[in-house]
Amino acid sequence: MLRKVIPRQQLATWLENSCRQQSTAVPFAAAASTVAHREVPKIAWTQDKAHEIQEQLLEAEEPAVLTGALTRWPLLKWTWKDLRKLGDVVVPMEISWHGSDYRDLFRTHTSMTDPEPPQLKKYETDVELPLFYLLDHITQKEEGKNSASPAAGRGKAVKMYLAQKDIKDVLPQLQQELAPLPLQEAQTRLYRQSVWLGPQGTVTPLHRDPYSNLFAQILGAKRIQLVHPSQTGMVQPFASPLVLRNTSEIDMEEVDARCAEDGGGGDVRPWEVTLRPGEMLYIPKSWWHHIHAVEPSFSVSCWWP
Ligand SMILES: O=C(O)CCC(=O)C(=O)O
Repeated sequence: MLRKVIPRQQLATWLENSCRQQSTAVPFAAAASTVAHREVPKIAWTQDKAHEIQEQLLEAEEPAVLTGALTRWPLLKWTWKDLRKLGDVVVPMEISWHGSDYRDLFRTHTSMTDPEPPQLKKYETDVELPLFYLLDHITQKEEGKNSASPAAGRGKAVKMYLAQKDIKDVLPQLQQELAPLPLQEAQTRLYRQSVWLGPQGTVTPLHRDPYSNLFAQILGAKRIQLVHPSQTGMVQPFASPLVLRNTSEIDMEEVDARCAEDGGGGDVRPWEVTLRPGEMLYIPKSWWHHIHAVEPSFSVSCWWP
């Protein structure tokens, strides 16, 4: 349900006042990751190998990056500038303050290592705004941030994210640009293609979906960590409420920071990849995934049951 429309001239004030206090802008620790990640393998996709690759992926049920699989998508030619052609389209956005995410809708406290007090962690969904607000927000430069760092962009106080919305509902103009899919199985059983468009530093916390996913990176880069379903006990899923049972209480960014401090350790051994434009990541059904945009980013997920 869409419920807020904020005129453009009032946006800056609204964003500022929507948190009870100003941030002291404590940056998230820019710790280099020393967790023993396993690198997600890459497979060069070609039409003549499509069947063989599909068999291999569906049999192994392990993540893999397909390179060369998106060359037939017209969307891959779109630039940030091209997206401005759709600037007047009104879309529902998530807005988060100080690194909050949907888990904060249900939390009464934040974790011990969180630099922000709980009253600053505010999160809104379905705020209806024209796309160019978001594009302006995405292209604003952040001072002193190193995009190679796992914590890149994390310090920015306000983040807008057009996240997990069905592309045919929010940007139907792009629907013709997202085909074909490189796996026949995904093409025939496709349930939904969702848009993820946001600034550097957006984080989708560790969670899992009841769908297989071909996750297409169109613009910018995302660091993705994946955890095998057999490690579900270790990632501490929320026991309640029901809607959070697919989400972990663990903050993967903190896991990285802790491991950097104590020289490794921790039980969860994620797979990892930094996904770049033109690459597509196969995320098998029920695999946990945590996604951090290390650059301004535009991605499309393609789910099938
Ligand atoms: O890109 C993101 O922020 C999250 C994507 C995701 O969780 C998904 O496609 O299932």
